[in-house]
This record gives sequence, structure tokens and C-alpha cells, in this order.
Amino acid sequence: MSKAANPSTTGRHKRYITCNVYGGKAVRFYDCKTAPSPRRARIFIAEKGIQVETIEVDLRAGEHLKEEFVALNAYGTVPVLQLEDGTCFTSTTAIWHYLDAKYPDPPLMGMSPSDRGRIADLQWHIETGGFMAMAEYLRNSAPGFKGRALTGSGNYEQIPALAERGKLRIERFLAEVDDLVGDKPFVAGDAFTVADIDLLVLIDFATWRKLSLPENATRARRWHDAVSARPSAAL
Ligand SMILES: N[C@@H](CCC(=O)N[C@@H](CS)C(=O)NCC(=O)O)C(=O)O
Repeated sequence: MSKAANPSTTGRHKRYITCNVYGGKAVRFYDCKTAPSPRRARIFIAEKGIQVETIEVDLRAGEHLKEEFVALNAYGTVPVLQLEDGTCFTSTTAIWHYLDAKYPDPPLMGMSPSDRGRIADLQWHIETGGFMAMAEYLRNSAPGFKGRALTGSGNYEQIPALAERGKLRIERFLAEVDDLVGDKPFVAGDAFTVADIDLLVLIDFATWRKLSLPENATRARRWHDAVSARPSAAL
């Protein structure tokens, strides 16, 4: 990878300027502590016990839209996982797939073909019904996202009607979580998987925006307490 395309060679990341060996670690992880999608990757990495070099990208300061970062990820979003050969994965699910194939233990995306399909279904449901609804609501209503209603490199105005619809969608989703979890230890059954990661991050993010699980969602709350106690959830 050329130095020109490497944000770590410029500005606030200068500490990496002489170091192109990633501190002896195989991959670089472009993170943002306050954003939900990078947390989905962060928890996954911690559950796998993988060592990565983490680089914080300041979204509020617009670092993700600067030329150096867009050279890594043309979509201008985090997380990004960059391999030693310069290959970049620019979505959470791609990062999961790569790491799960490379470091199969513990499996976080299912083992058998049918488990893998089932977990992918659950994850898709949580991503579209939960994350997409939350984004629709938040990005179209929060003053901080004025003119930035979609993530990444394009500037889009907010549409208040989408915020209203997003809020209805996320409220409906949260009301369904108790049945989704049921009496199982984890969302997909007996093992912790990406479905738990997604649901945990989504619920914490929604709670931060004052949209919580219903009081009577006792099974969902039991599950949430259990997964929140895992060391990875502290990240
Ligand atoms: N599909 C991507 C979405 C990533 C995404 O939207 N990341 C947000 C942070 S949660 C972002 O980079 N936002 C930049 C912006 O607001 O322009 C993924 O799953 O990784």
C-alpha cells in the first residue's frame, strides 16, 4: 500500500509514520468509539481474542470524509479492517465473514450449513428492522445530522416524515424483541453469535436515544443483562 493512501502517515495519526508493520499485528482496525457499527466489529474481535491495531477515526471532526480515509473506504464509513497487503473490508458483515473464516474458533456465525443460514436470517432481521429503522429515525431528526441524513460521502437533507416512520419502526421492533429472544440463552439458541452482538449494540444505541425495551419484556431484559456482563460488551 502506498504511503499516500495511508491515513496513518498524516495528521493526527503521525505516530504510525515510521511503522508499516502494524506493530507486529496482522490487521488494522479503523474504529470510532461512539458509533454503533464499529462496536459490532469490536465485540466480534474481542470474542475471537484477535489482536488488531486500532485507529480511532473522529467522525465528528469529519475524518472519515478526508481524502486519506476515502482512499481506504470510498463509502466514507467505519468500521474498516485493513489487511497487511492493503485489502480493506468496508462493512461490518464483511469484517465478520473474513475473521470468522480466518479464525474459526469460537464460531460466531454458526457451524452447520443450516445454523449459518438461520443466524444470517436473524442478523438480517435485526439489521433491517432495528439498525435501519434507528438510522432512519435518528439521521432524519437529530440536529447534528442536518444535511447529513445518510452516512458516508454524500450530503442529503433530512426528511421529517422518514424520522416519524423510523421511530414507529424501531418502537415496533423493540416490542418484538421479547419474542425474538424467548427463553433461549442466546438469540440463535445455545451459543453466542453475531445475532447477539447486533441485538445488544442496537438496544444499547436505542436506549441512549431514550427508546428502550418495554418494561414487561422480561425475557429480553434477562438476555440483555447476561450478554452485557460479557467482557466484550464493555468495549
Ligand atoms: N454497512 C456499514 C455501515 C457503517 C456505518 O454506517 N457507519 C457509520 C457509523 S455507525 C458511519 O461511518 N458514519 C459516517 C457518517 O455519519 O458519515 C457497516 O455495517 O459497517
